[in-house]
Amino acid sequence: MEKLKSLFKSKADAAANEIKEILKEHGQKKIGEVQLAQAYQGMRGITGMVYETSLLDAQEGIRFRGFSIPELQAKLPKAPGGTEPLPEGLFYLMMTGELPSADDVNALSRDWAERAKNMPEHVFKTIDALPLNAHPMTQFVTGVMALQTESIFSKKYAEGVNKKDYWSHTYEDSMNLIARLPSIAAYVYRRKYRGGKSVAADASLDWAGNFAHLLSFDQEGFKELMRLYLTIHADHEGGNVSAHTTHLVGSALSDAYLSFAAGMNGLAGPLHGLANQEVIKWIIEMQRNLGTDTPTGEQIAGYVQKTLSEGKVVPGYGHAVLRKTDPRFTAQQEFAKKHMASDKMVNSVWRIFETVPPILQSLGKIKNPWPNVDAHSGALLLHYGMEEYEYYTVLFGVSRALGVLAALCWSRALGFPIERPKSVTTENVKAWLKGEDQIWE
Ligand code: HAX
Repeated sequence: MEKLKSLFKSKADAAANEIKEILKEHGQKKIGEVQLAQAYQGMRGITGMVYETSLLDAQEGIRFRGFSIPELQAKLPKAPGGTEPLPEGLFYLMMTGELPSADDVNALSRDWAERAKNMPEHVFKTIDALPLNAHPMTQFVTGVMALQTESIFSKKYAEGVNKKDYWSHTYEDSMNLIARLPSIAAYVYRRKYRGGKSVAADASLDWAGNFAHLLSFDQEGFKELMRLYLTIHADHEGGNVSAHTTHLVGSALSDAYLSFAAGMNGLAGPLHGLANQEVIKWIIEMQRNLGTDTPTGEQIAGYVQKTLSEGKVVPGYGHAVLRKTDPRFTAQQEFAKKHMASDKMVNSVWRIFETVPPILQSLGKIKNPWPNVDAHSGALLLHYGMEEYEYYTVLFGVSRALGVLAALCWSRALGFPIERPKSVTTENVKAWLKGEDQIWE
């Protein structure tokens, strides 16, 4: 895959020169002000980092290098006979800013299939050391950490590497890690839910198709779902917990394995990626509670009130940045309309979508009452028979690797420094408010 590597390098060099010029002329310009409330309330709305691979608009949703999800669905190459975009194409786009040809995507599929071979045995043995009841995300991250022994960046750094070459070793680590993630993730699934049944990779398949095969879901419909799923979950600009954590840890020159594992520990939180398991758990509990798998809007409304009165969040709804229905939700809804329009769980998801936003809106404090990506994904997986909802965040994690590792390559190629924002204490804030001290910069 020399073409991708050299194209990436030429794009990154051009961008680095441009950034140098921009900073020379405009480096002192202000891009915002920080209010005290923002420092206390999750740094929401502070523009304070550069992350090249995607950009989120609060009203419109995510764009990857300028392309919306429907545009990606139209323009990215597909598997033979398929209609969903191949995630390899999105990775190529995020790395280079250029739409790939079918040949470019095929070359990437073959490259990753090759890099996935000869997985070190100790990775599986390390996962096996965990009890079976360990959460799938814990097992997944443990596998990624065990694979860190293969980091080229770490070896080269220990030998003494010129900082101009960081990007190249980060690129190789990222490509190797992405290539091997489906094996680790599928191993966790088969170990926990399929009695450890072994399945050989099919190197003739694309990355998502082979992942479906390794999970023992060989239906074409599930493969197509995986292609869409692994594309739309890949990136959501830089400030979300998994992307920001990967970026932050990477800024210490921790290699791609260490940085990605750190990001995955953030994805495993229920306000972030774990919400996809929480949604299905919540719907199943609601169905049990109501005694029906076809609840009416009125019944759902009652159950939402019960959830809120117990001081819990309604999973799959709300967002820190988005202020409209997540286009990733809409893309999944379109997929469901095409492939499973009469599925009962899918119909429940749609009825919840009709019912929940006005209730959340009426509370007056929730900034975004609309569904996010996690509100729909579980119902699609359930349709194809993947019932083990505790596993769902691992699928999200495999996809997220594409965005956060492409961004990590960019950060090393642009020579971004260690990230280190300033913090203050409330004592400092109180003294500053009394005019007795300054806010330390
Ligand atoms: N149900 C109930 N209450 C909610 C809510 C929801 N879905 N979303 C927000 N709120 C509450 C908040 O808890 C907060 O309450 P308090 O003031 O009492 O603390 C208030 O509304 C204001 O919150 P906000 O400013 O609108 O939202 P935040 O930016 O603080 O949080 C979250 C954004 C996504 C974390 C939030 O909407 C939430 O908890 N949603 C449910 C969990 C979820 O779906 N997470 C996945 C998000 C997408 C993602 O990252 N996927 O991986």
